[in-house]
Amino acid sequence: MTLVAEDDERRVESAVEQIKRESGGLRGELAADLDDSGSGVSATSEQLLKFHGVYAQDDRDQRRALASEGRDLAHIFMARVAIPGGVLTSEQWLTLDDLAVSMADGSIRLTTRQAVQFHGVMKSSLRDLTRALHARTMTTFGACGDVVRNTVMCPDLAWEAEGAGVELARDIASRFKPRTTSHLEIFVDGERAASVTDEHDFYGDTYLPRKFKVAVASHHENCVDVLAQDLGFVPVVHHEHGPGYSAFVGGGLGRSYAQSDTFARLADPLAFVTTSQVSDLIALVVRTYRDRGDRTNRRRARLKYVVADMGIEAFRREIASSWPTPLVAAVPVTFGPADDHLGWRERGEQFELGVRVGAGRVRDDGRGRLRSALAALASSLAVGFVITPQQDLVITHIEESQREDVERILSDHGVRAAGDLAPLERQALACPALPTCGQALAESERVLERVVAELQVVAENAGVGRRPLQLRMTGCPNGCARPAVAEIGIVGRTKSTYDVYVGGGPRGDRLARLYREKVRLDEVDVALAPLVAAWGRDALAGESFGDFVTRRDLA
Ligand code: SRM
Ligand code: SF4
Repeated sequence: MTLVAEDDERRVESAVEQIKRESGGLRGELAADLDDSGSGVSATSEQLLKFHGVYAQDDRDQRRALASEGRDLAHIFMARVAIPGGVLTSEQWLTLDDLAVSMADGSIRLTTRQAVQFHGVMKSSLRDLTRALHARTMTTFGACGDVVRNTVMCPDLAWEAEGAGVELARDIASRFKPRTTSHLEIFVDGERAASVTDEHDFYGDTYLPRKFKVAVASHHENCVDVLAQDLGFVPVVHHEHGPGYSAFVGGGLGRSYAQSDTFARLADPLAFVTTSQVSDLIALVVRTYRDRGDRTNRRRARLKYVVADMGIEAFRREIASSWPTPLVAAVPVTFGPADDHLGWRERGEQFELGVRVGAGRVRDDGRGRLRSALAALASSLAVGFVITPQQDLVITHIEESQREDVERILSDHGVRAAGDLAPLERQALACPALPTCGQALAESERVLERVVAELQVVAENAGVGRRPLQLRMTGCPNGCARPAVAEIGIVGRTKSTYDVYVGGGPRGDRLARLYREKVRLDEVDVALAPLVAAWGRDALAGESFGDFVTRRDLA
């Protein structure tokens, strides 16, 4: 099928659009593909699998050896579990723990969107894994694909307002989950599922042009990077309409080196809405995106390009024209620096403890046995868990009498307390990259510890080793660990080099700027040393690194 663009140039819709349309409610040949004896799936099924929360990958560490032996790729699958607001019970955590060991690579990978990923899953285990999740009211369905993704929420909201924030995240998840029962049929229980193929009207038979991301920030800090979202909500009080949210639209961080008209973008203020209007606003924006998003070029299909191309005023007018009452202007917000949610915190009669995970990888290894420690806590105490947007974990609902037990269990397993970590390590993020991510150009998670250690030396030498400094690293410019808004963003450029960005900030309201291109990994610290030294020497009292390099125009 061809589409006629406004400039009358005939443009062809992308192949994925046809796959979606002809999939019969995201079914395609998936069931047969999962049943056959091969270790991979067809290219069409790979696309449909994403909607079911599963990515077909291969172990890239093995590629060269297998190719030299003339053998096929080492097919593995990544399964992402959507967890609204990152909130989990201890029973759910124990299920995740069990699945990590029995069906994946032994790790639970916490993501920057408060979800969980299993890596290294074999095709033959996918159905058992999704069934086990379903039994504990968790699902991979809609965690990936061209739909509204897992809603991110500041962990403080899980506690504040008696959990009203979690309810909002869960409502969004349930309203925007695709209606098709194909997931139940193919992955969970084919017998029980009544067949539904007609979709929500805001999705239609081709769903959205691309993914759509929603976040809810807290009113006092921006750990969710609300301006990096397609649609972000910040709690405010309107002088006339009372409590509600300021909505921001059109953020996104991914770029492509191959396509110069792609860029990172911060969201613009859209409107003020009350809590009961949040999901209607999402539906309206999603509908507008469904119709206006680019379905010919997936690299430029996100909502941010619609907003950038139309201009925020025109976009707002379009939304206002379908909103049942006059659209109320967003209440201006000032963000506080992002909280890392680590360490102890009092919550009413109870306590919670934020534990640094390190690139989100919960596992047992030479550095400590975090996975076993968390399993021990989940099985012996009635605690809860909240995954943070910084890939860390908050242990919640701890009684005063249990605090010592919690600390002992963690330290017995070699888990370091947040207070023992330098700020640089506390805040550092990295995406998974190699060996699982098919888009990785360079290492990220596996070299984060080294980069942090080298940069820590630079910071110590400059006398700023104990000052907050935000480092985020990714293996490519897709920006999964949100380096584009970090004080220091290190972004894979080639197999052995990185682009270094500086000048974002802990408030998440400014994009970082390119400082050095194609820097070798072992020279990243050298490249940054002059800036860190200048910060140590010339910064104003309390001035963050990002604010300093921006004020001094050093990037
Ligand atoms: Fe991401 C694609 C991992 C958050 C922008 N992302 C991928 C894939 C699925 C690779 C692929 O397409 O083959 C990665 C899986 C690799 C692996 O082996 O696990 C991947 N993204 C991640 C996670 C796990 C990073 C992490 O360290 O936690 C995060 C999972 C989030 C979740 O639970 O849903 C993750 N990705 C993000 C974010 C940050 C955010 O949403 O807050 C971004 C930047 C914000 C944005 O969307 O602009 C992000 N990921 C991308 C992009 C660029 C999209 C774009 O349109 O610009 C891709 C590439 C794509 O979609 O084709 C991508
Ligand atoms: Fe993969 Fe790039 Fe995302 Fe890292 S930033 S996980 S390398 S897509």
